[in-house]
Amino acid sequence: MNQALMIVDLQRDFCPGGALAAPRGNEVVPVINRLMDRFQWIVASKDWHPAQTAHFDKWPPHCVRGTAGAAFHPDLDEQKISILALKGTGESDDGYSAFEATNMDLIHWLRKNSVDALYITGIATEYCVKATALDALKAGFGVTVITDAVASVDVHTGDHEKALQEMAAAGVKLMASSEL
Ligand code: VGL
Repeated sequence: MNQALMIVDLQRDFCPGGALAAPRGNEVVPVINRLMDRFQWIVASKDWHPAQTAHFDKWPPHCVRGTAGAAFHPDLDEQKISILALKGTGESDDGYSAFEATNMDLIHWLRKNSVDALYITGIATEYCVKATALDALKAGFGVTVITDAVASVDVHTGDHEKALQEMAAAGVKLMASSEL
């Protein structure tokens, strides 16, 4: 099995102090840094919005391309990242899934590198992590979500657990980083 680690949207705006923060956003960073040593391929996605987008009718403005809020969490070991997938780059798309990246063809890149299993981490469990995991399943990859390496914005209490259950029901494996 050729495995890749995916780090979804580990950006300042999704962490405490940011515009659309996951309360536990900081806690996943050391877990992800440790996991990175175990993988040959590491894909990181970024929400990369224009300043004006219909997406901001639904959400407070966040991750505007080139701004401080769109930068990676300062403690993330960025140099280990193999490839960056930028999404939500248009004026009307939500770009929840990393597979909606517009700067690259993510499925093509993964297949070219013979990746068949994806281990997904990052923010937010119930939006971008879930959308990425479900798209990965549809594309035929084996998908595992690392439960202590994902954080939710939890707009509604229970969203985190509900999202994990939905993913599991669709065929995503759930695993703690200690089980890897
Ligand atoms: C996200 C809400 C809005 C995410 C992005 O990264 O999960 N959530 N935009």
